[in-house]
Formats: sequence, C-alpha cells, structure tokens
Amino acid sequence: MALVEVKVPDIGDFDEVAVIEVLVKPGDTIKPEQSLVTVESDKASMEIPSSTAGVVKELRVKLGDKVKQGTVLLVVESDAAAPQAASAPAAPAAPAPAPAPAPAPAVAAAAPAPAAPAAAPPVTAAAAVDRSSPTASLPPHQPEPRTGLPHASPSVRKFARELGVPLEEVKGSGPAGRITQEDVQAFTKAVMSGQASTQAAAAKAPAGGGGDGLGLLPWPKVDFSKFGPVERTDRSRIKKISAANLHRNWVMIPHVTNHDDADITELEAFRVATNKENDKSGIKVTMLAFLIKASVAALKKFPDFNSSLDGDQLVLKQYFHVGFAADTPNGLVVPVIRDADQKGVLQISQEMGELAKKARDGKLSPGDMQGACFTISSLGGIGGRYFTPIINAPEVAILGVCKSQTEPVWDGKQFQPRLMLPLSLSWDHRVIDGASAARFNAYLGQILGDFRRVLL
Ligand code: CAO
Repeated sequence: MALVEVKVPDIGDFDEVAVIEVLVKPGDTIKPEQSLVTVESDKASMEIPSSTAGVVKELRVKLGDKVKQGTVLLVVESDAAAPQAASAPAAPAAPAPAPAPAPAPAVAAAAPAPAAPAAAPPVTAAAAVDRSSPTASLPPHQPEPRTGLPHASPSVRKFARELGVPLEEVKGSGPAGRITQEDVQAFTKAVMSGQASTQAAAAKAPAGGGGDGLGLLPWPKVDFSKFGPVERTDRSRIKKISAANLHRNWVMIPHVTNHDDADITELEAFRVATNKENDKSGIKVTMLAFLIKASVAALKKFPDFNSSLDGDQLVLKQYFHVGFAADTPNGLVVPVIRDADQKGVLQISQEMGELAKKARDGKLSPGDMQGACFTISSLGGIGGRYFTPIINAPEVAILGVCKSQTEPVWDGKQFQPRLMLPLSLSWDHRVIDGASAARFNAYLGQILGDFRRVLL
C-alpha cells in the first residue's frame, strides 16, 4: 500500500479552473475513472476522474479553489507505487448545445449518446464541447450561440440528456443557481404533468390553427452576476400570464401599426366643461370613455375590426364590448366595458372607474376581463407620442393612445394651436387591409374631431 497524490491532468488550454464540486470525501473507496471533482472555466465545466483505485486519505482542494495541471487534488491509499495525475477529463461538458437548424422535439435530445472514451485526449478550449450532444455533429463553422452556460455538473448534464431535458430551461436550486439532479427530475415531472412546457414544445404547439416550430435559438443564459451585483425576484402571476399571452399574440399575429393624430381641441373643452357641471356627481368623465364610444362607432362602420378569425372563417360580432388596458401594481390587466354601444359616456366613465379600482385592488373577476371585441391601451395620462400595441387575441385590432399636446396646425390660411391626440392602431393583416386601417383611423379622427358624428 502506498500513498498516491492524484493531480489535475492535462486539461488543455485552461490556465486555472475553479473547483465547483467535490465529489468524494476522506474515507471513500474510489475506483479508476470515478469522478473526483468538477472544475469549471468561463467556457466549460468538466469532471476530473480518478486514475487509480484506493481509499481517499486526504482532500487537498475545496470548493472555489483554483486548480491547474499538476495541482494535487487528493491523496489516495493505493496499491499503485508512483504518484500520478488523475485521468484526463472524460466528458467535458459543453457550454451549451450548438444550435440545431430546427427545434428538435424534446425527445430528440434523448438520443443515445456515444459513451465518452475512458481516456480522452487532453481537451482544448476549442474542443470543450460535449461531443456526446446529439447536436455536436453540426458543421464545425456553426456559430456557438450561447453567452453563458447552465451551471450543472457533467453527470447532471448526462442525466438531463438521457431524459431529453433542455438544461438551459431548468432553474437551478443549488449554490449560484447550480442545477442539481433533483432540479432535472422536478422539471421532468412538471413537464410530464402538464404544469410546464419546454420551449421546443411550446414553439411547436398549435395555437390558433396550427403552426410549425419557429426554429429559434434557445434563450441566452447569462450569469449576470459576472458583470455586477444583481437581485432576483419572482414575477407576479399576472405578469407571467400576460407575458405568455403577449408572446403568443406577437408571434402568431402579423401586426401592422398605423399612426395618426386626432384633433380633440373641442372634445377636451367639452370634457372639462362636463366635469365642471358634474362636479358633485363624483363621476369623472375621462378621455378614454370618449375613445371607447368613438371606437364603437368605428367598429360599426368597419365590421371587420369587430371580428375574430376562426380557421377559414371570420366571426363577425354583433355586440360591442371594449377592453381597456389598466396598469396595476401586479401587472397589466384588461377589464371590459360590455355593450358600450348601449351606454353613454357618463356611464362608461363610471364603470371604467369602478373596474380600474377593482383592477388596482386585484379584485377583478374572470368575467370582468372576458369577451372584448376591441381593446384600447391609453398611455395618455403618462406621456409619449406613439407606440405599437400588441393585439389582444382573438381580437383583430387594438388602439394605442398617447398624450395629447397642443400643436400648430395649418388651417389653409394660418397655423392654429390645436390639441392633437396621437393614435396608434395595430391590426391583424390576415383580416384587415392597410387601406381599411387608414380609413378606420381617419374616421376615428373625424369622430373625435366632432363628436356629433357618433349620432349619425
Ligand atoms: N392626453 C393627455 N392627458 C391625458 C390623456 C391623453 N390622451 N389621457 C388622460 N390624460 C390625463 C387625464 O386628463 C388626467 O388628468 P387630470 O388628472 O388633470 O384630470 C390624467 O391624465 C390621468 O388620467 P388617468 O390615466 O388616471 O385616466 P384615464 O382614464 O386616462 O386612464 C387607466 C385610466 C386605467 C387606463 C389608466 O390609469 C392606466 O392604467 N393607464 C395605463 C394603461 C397601460 O398600461 N397601457 C399599456 C398597455 S401595453 O403595456
């Protein structure tokens, strides 16, 4: 029996690498090729396997230590006579799988991986790519898209590969977000029980009539703490739900946005006067209420805007429910004014006030947010000129409104100071043509310019 120092073997172009996992402890009986520690550079992580059998007598490294070729990792009581280096790392883990030309279904990643050679040649930084990855057969010129790597040991990576789990989508619960085997198991359970979905599956899922996968690169995984201090917070339920909806709508609907201005000089004067008259009623007439009423008139004139796509058919609605985006501490919600065609501006203002309060208090019921035909998103109370609102599917258009301001407008003889309201109408080009959209906006502008037109 002899005491043998096990050292870091040739690990290629890495000067120093950090020990991020120690896989054995004093007293352990180890076998040749058994992983001793995991080391990680800024490009890859790899396990250093033992070159000898024996009992670990002493650990010479701890988590966080920087090691390089020749650093003694541990002392083993072994039959071997001479000190030796550990085996060359057998399965250097990839920073990330190289991009597949099209998104592979999750199961594709579970294709059997060729066993790593027992004594792989020394690795280089360029070669620090997981050759057992099913995507590693891409041409060598294929760019590596990753800007960071999921923190996981090669054994966890291998486990994930066997299950077909995209590691970059797994949230790590270990130190510094490190992904453990339990995290991979939990992710698998969540996907199998339908509580979660992989990005590849989500991209392939038919939404609103089918659609192939988008062939997108995986979302970049960046260890932001490398660049400065960070704090992580959980996102609210509303934010998570609206993010998923907005993402689907943005991806599935071919949006076009037309911008226009409406002259609301007289309308604003009328609104202010009405509020003075109704001072004691407690109801504040808002510009948004006029916009809802004006939109109903435009929806009536251009029925395609009051529709939804259903396969090859267009569902034309004969009711006029208008949603309005409300900003709340927990995120964006869209309460709905039902039958806005049958209500006056005062009643719409009152209902909007009640719904906006319910929204801020988190008390909206699902029914309060269902059934809209068209949505208005008003940033007028905040500011800005124009923006490109995302259509609230299955609606086919949304009106974005920004802050009105007094501008010089040429009346044919001279410039007049007019209060101009910026309008941004996003519409679904599968249903609506550009000419219709321009007419819709122009008509809206005419109504807002002279509200008596609503009566026509
Ligand atoms: N131009 C200029 N001023 C405007 C305006 C406009 N287009 N619209 C409203 N204002 C003024 C109002 O007159 C009011 O001024 P006073 O207090 O002096 O009377 C002030 O801005 C505040 O109005 P408001 O925003 O409280 O009321 P509102 O009816 O216009 O809006 C609501 C209500 C619920 C829509 C709003 O509170 C809100 O949440 N807006 C944000 C919507 C949003 O986030 N959209 C983005 C969705 S996409 O991410």
